[in-house]
Amino acid sequence: MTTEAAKARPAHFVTLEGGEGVGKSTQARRLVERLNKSGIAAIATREPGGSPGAETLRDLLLSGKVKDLGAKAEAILFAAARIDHIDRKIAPALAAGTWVVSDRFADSTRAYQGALGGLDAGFLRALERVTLGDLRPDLTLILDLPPEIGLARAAQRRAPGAALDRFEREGPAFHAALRKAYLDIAAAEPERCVVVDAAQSEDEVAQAIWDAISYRLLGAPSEKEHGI
Ligand code: Z5A
Repeated sequence: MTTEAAKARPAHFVTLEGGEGVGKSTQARRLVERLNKSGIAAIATREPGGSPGAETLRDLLLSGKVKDLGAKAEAILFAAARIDHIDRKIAPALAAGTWVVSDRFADSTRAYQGALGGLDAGFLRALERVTLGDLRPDLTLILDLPPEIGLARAAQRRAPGAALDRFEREGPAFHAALRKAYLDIAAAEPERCVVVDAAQSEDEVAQAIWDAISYRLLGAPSEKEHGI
């Protein structure tokens, strides 16, 4: 696709999801670089956080202090951070024609507080309605990896002596259920979600993501993507 053709397309909202250490931050950065090289304005952001108010809530949420309030309160606090993130960063960027690539978004609440925290679907739908309004990701890339590999990668990256956050402290059963929760989301919404094998090398994962972006959002044919 030519740079001019790329510029003429509407801005898209892309999210990366998955368990601990699957490579979301790495791939969000690489995807934005590749979009920019193709002449498409794009920014990377993350959740919880992405705006000053939401980053303040991030510290609280990852400290574990909110866990005792229960999954419902935790989901509402993640949603509060998301509202600030949408209002101050995501919506203005999309309105200005800039693509937004977010490392985690509302599917994280569905998976962590919903599937693992036991919140019912009706509550989550209502929360999404008030939090997101009409905003939905155009494409969600679910990076899928056996949890033991993801946790080993995350441990390797952690600074020596750094404390585990509230979610890193959970056991293997939690992380296995989390993987299933994400695959269930992908199966329920195949038109929005693409599952990417995150056990591949960084370059291979980046290429699989670019194939999905090209086929789903840029209108390019991709044989690999047809199989998903
Ligand atoms: N949470 C929630 O409960 N509800 C919500 O609504 C939201 C979030 C929005 C945020 O943690 C926590 O909040 C999260 C869910 C919960 N729980 N946890 N845990 P976070 O933002 O601090 O952490 P994270 O989202 O789990 O991401 P992460 O641990 O930073 O991992 P990552 O971004 O997926 O991976 P990475 O940093 O890109 O890569 C990890 C390491 O692996 C790094 O050294 C890379 O160089 C390496 N890497 C990356 N790709 C590869 C490949 N392909 N091969 C080999 N090595 C690789």
